[in-house]
Formats: sequence, C-alpha cells, structure tokens
Amino acid sequence: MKLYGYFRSSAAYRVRIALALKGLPYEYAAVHLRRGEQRAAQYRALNAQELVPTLDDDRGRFTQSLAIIEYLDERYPQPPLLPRTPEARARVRAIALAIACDIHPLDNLRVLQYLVDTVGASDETKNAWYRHWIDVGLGALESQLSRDPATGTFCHGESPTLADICLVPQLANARRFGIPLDAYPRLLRIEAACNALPAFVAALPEKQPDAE
Ligand SMILES: N[C@@H](CCC(=O)N[C@@H](CS)C(=O)NCC(=O)O)C(=O)O
Repeated sequence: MKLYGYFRSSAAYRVRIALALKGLPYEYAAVHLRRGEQRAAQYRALNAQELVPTLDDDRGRFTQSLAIIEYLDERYPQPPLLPRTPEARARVRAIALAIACDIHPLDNLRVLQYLVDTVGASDETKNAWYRHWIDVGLGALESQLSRDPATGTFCHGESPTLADICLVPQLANARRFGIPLDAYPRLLRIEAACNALPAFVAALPEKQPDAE
C-alpha cells in the first residue's frame, strides 16, 4: 500500500491515523504542496483534483480521505472506525463531515492562495478568513459535542472513530495558524485522549519523513 501525502496536510493526516489504528503498513510518498508538486503532470495522473491524499493498493487507486478511510474500514474491519448502529454511524459521519466538508475546504491551501493572489486579500484578511471559518465550525462542534450524551472520552463513546480522525488534524491545523483554542474545552479534552494513543502519535505531522 502506498500513501501519497504531505506532512502538513490534514486530509492526509486523517488517513495516516486510520492506517495506524488498523496497524496497516504502507509506503509513504511525499508530495510537496508548498512547492506545487500536486500540480505536476506525474501526480495529476494519479489524482485529477491535484489534492493529497491518494492511496494506491492492490485493488486500485483511491482519492478523498473519507472515502479512503471507509474503504479501509470495510476491507480491514478491526478495529472499527464507525460504530455499529445506523443512528450512531450517522452521528459520527455528521461530525466528520462538519469538519471535512464545512471547515476544511474553506481553509485549504489553494483557497487561501486564491484569496491572496487573485482576489488581492492582504495577509491580515486571509488570516481573518481562516479564523472566521475555524471559529464558526469548531464553535458549533463544541456545543454539539458538549450537550450530547453520546459524546464520551472520544467524539463518540469510548473508542476513536472517523469523527476523531477528522477532529485531531483540524485542531492541529488551527493551532499552526495561531488560532486560540481555549473556547473549545470539550474538543481539547477529546484531542488529548486521542493523542495519548500510539496510532495518533505515529500519524503526527512532525513524525513524517517529509517533516520540515
Ligand atoms: N476533500 C479532500 C480534501 C483534500 C485536500 O484538500 N488536500 C489538501 C491538503 S489538506 C491539498 O492537497 N491541497 C493542495 C492545494 O491546495 O493545492 C479529502 O478529504 O481528501
């Protein structure tokens, strides 16, 4: 199995956590996003969206982190990354999608670069944009998780799921941009519980071969 990623990419970080939780060995192929390697013909042939991650294995080539993680979960069911009942699965997917669809794309590298290079936003405006969408998204998650009894040590109950796999990289990304996170104590407690697990530690950006 080969994972194309970038140490700072939160979408690739999600897949690294899933692979580590399942104990699956893989080869890591770094795609340097800051140098634009995602737009090189060689990588575009693997991923037409010019985004990481891409996972290549004996059954095909897969893109989109959540699709990759669900593929891995179906193919390697232990430990499960989604709970058993339909209602619990819907809850976990809703948390994951709130991050992957409603927060992350607005603060992605190419969006921030477009704001500055094409729209003409200053660095200050770009940072305010980033912070705004983080605050809106994490604020909603904090209140949702705080009042829902289904929240446990992790986003859902007592074992990590797809929801935690999305939450931890998004918090790391926000921290890298210097966003204060003290308004989200429940999210921070869940993050601490995750980062106490070896699989989450192994997936940390600074542990990757391409870390700078
Ligand atoms: N929805 C996609 C998002 C992938 C994505 O946005 N990847 C970012 C890194 S986190 C990327 O490759 N950005 C390259 C760019 O913005 O040019 C997924 O979950 O895989």
